[in-house]
Amino acid sequence: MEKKSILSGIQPSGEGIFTLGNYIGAIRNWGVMQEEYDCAYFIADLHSLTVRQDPQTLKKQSLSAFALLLACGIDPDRSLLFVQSHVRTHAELAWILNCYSQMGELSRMTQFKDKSAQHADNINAGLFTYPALMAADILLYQADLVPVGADQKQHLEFTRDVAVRFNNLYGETFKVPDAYIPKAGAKVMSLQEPTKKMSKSDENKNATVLLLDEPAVIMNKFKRAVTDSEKEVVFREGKDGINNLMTIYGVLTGKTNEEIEAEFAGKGYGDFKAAVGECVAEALRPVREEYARLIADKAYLETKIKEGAQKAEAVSWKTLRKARKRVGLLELPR
Ligand code: ATP
Ligand code: LTN
Repeated sequence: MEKKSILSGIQPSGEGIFTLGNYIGAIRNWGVMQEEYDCAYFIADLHSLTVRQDPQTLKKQSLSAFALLLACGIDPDRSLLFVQSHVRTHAELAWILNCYSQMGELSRMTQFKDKSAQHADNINAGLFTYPALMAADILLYQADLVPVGADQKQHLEFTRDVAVRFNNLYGETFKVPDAYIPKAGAKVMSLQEPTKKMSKSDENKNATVLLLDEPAVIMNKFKRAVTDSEKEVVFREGKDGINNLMTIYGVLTGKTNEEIEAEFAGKGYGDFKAAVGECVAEALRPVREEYARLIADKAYLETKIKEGAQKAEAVSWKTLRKARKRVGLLELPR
């Protein structure tokens, strides 16, 4: 039987590139999925432009993000790994899909609402049509499954709606994808405001653990994590801070909530926070070390970036060509 196909993307922007939330909710699973699925992963640099970026920083972080994905176990010889803006088909299909997206549905996207509130001085059209570009990313590769954190579910539903709408108008063109949301850790919360998701754009540096943070920095961030005024390490509604720490610890150690509760029975929050910090620092150690090795080997990175772009172009063009025909765009005579 043919393997199912998976596609996912991640933005290279934001302080320190990737967070522990990105890792637990997304990237950590990407490497594992290579065993079972045909995978395609990319750096969503075009999506990053929806928020103002410093050009030099964006460029540098895109290369770092590529190296970091390799360091997290994505094997470029097994999976398709590329930078979105190197593959022109994405922007082109996004334009076509924009013309099949309705203002009403785009206005309902919570990410658009959140980001417009965060960047009130720059509510640009790209931020609004972001989901159409994301739909293009996915539909170009005829992906079966799209692994994302819970915050992206709405964009996935939008992608499905657009695909179905297009197929109904013109006949089968796009595969209608399913979201693939991890059971545990789909939403890692801020260490400072545990009712908010951990985000790379958080102004409070202590709220977010970065993949390349040094162990001492990680320990310190967990030490300062906001919890509650009780003493017991138990997973219970209302204990957002502790629940979040238990989720992180559970995902990384494979322990259940009951096991964690038993392990820390009679111990205080201080001991628990130190244990979580240590476990995160240890889990990220190999990633940090492999990243340091890769980022020093620019020639290797450039070769893999070029190969990825060429393969992605070839795969995605097949779908774009079909979509262009369907809507009546004249083919370029050979
Ligand atoms: P920002 O917070 O600035 O919006 P981001 O951290 O969400 O950015 P993205 O590139 O938008 O970064 O997300 C990459 C992947 O990481 C997505 O699959 C997303 O669902 C997942 N993700 C992001 N934050 C978290 C989190 N706190 N917990 C779990 N998964 C997350
Ligand atoms: N919007 C996504 C990043 C992204 C993506 C995609 C994820 C852009 N295109 C295609 C999956 C499939 C986010 O994670 N914020």
